[in-house]
Amino acid sequence: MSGERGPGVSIVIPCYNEEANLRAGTLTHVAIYAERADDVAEVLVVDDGSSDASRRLIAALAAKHGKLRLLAEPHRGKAGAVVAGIMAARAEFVLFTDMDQATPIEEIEKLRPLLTEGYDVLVGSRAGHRQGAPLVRKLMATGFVLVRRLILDVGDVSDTQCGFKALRSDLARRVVNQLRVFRPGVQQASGATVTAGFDAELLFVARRLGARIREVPVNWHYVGTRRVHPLKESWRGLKSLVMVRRSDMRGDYDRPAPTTSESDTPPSGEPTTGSAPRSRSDGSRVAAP
Ligand SMILES: Nc1nc2c(ncn2[C@@H]2O[C@H](COP(=O)(O)OP(=O)(O)O)[C@@H](O)[C@H]2O)c(=O)[nH]1
Ligand SMILES: [Mg+2]
Repeated sequence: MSGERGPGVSIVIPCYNEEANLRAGTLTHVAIYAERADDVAEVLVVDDGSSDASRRLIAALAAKHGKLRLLAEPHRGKAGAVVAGIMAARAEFVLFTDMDQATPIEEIEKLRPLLTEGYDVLVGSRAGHRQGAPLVRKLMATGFVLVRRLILDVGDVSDTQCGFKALRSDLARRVVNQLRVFRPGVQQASGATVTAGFDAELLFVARRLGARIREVPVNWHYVGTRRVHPLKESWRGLKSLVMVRRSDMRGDYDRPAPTTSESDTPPSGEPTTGSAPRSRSDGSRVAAP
């Protein structure tokens, strides 16, 4: 059995219209892996309103596999789904990964030895290898990294966007409560949105909170998606990076998080509906860059 003495891990998988991957058995594979791994406490699949058969398929699998749980959430996009998973996680660490298993769950084995070494955040990294990805996607990814570096300092992390990260759960919840652009509970989205700036804000805030962060090279293979438009997502991602930088310059991260009652406007960071100037909870107005 794997992970007999290690800290427990809750695996979180955001899901939006993943019928094809579900039918191909990606989640079954994770569920079987989880059953065999003593340290995996649970697999939380956060579905935020899929319009296909995803929810039904997940529920059917959850009935068969004890560690698998479906969290049904209102639609907020990937960031909101991951946040819901972090809030619900019961184990000491929370690992989030994608339904297409572009990084196979077995790669947890590369993180496992580090979980006992005092790290708070382990960041799966493709280390420049994007096996099977079309050239244009590789170029876009390189461009995103270069621009991201200019906008936001996240320390030594080179690949902020790989969907495979483990965080100490209590730290993850503190981080989530300090997010400004991807504030929990208020994200509204229509259609699939991977909210590309989320991981960067997460790492940015974790670092400010003094987290020990380490990047770990993991295997990753390209899995095409037609649900998410890469160009649109990269653009949205860059816009939200600028929002994080602005929030930082305004000192927002030094202040306690606004209470939920103040959060009745959509976050300024991730414009999912148009790019008109929006009101912020602090009364100032920002235009999307
Ligand atoms: N809950 C939720 N998950 C999403 C949404 N959009 C994407 N995802 C999930 O995020 C993960 C990554 O999506 P994917 O299409 O593989 O994006 P890519 O790898 O960045 O091209 C998958 O597990 C998706 O189901 C969304 O709007 N809501
Ligand atoms: Mg993918």
